[in-house]
Amino acid sequence: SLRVLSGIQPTAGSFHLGNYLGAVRQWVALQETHDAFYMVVDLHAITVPQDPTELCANTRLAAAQLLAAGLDPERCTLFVQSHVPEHAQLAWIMNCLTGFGEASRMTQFKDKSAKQGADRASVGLFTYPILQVADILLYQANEVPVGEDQRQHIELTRDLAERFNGRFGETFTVPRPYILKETAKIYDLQDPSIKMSKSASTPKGLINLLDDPKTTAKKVKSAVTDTDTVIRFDPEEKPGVSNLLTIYSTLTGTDIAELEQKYAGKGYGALKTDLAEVMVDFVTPFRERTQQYLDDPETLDSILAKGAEKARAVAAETLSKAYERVGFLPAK
Ligand code: AQP
Repeated sequence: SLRVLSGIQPTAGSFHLGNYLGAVRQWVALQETHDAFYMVVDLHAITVPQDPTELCANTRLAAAQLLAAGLDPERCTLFVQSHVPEHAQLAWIMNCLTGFGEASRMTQFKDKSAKQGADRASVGLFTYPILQVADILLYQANEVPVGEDQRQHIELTRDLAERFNGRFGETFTVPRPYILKETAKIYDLQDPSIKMSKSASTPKGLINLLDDPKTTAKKVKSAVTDTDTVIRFDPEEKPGVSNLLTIYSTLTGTDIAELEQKYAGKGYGALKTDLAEVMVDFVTPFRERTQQYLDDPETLDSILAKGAEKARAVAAETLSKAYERVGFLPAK
């Protein structure tokens, strides 16, 4: 079967609704049909300063949330990136294959370094997309389920896979992005012109899945809509309402057209009250399950150890092939 690979950073503690709807939800579905590899990308997390104690705790917390969201260690390989040293090793080769100008065109770096002040941004933040290239190519992934913000990095991955294959001989699978149109970009609840994100959103615009459910309900009820009153899916003219409809539709499995009908003639208040309830029904069991995994760190760590072992077997094979192709003298 086809293989998928994706990762999530352990930086913020709680996942937000954009992470879940844009990525993790698809991961859960794809483990049924694909050979799936999912990881907590702690190497990526240190591209911006991290408190060591928090990073370590947040790595377990991210794994617990992935399991709570429905990843099943019997159906997928779940691991921590730093447990598989091949990521950093292949990244070096990929660094040497990437043009400086090419790396400079990555818009996520431009945004994030601008926020930090260009002088303070690390070289690691600059080469982050190239580490991501290595992450994907190590597993010979066919598809990479991510949100829209990652499309450019997947393009870079394709370019580098083709470049390596062209220069050294067929080695890597050229992956495709797997981006669901409906949920590719979940927007900030207070500013529907920007994506919901841990760094750019204000607390009121960001739904953290581990927030107290009452806080979540409050945030939904105070979401920005517009001065009109009609509940209609129209991302251009009505971005706030459309974002709420997307969230509602995805969490309940109801067509947007059906929701439009249900709320015909009703105001935004009715929509928000119902969506707040839908959200609370979603986050309450999610929080409980996350806590259960955190309460049993031995089980959690053993799931991650098994995952790392499975991941390493695949990664080591690809890396040794790449080393040979590049011309590194085999160690005897
Ligand atoms: N708003 C979003 N809509 C849809 N998908 C999203 N993703 C993130 N935000 C949205 C997807 O979540 C996955 C994991 O993301 P990450 O851990 O790599 O972090 P990120 O993309 O850096 O998340 P943020 O919150 O957007 O962080 P900052 O503020 O640092 O940029 C990815 O597949 C991503 O596409």
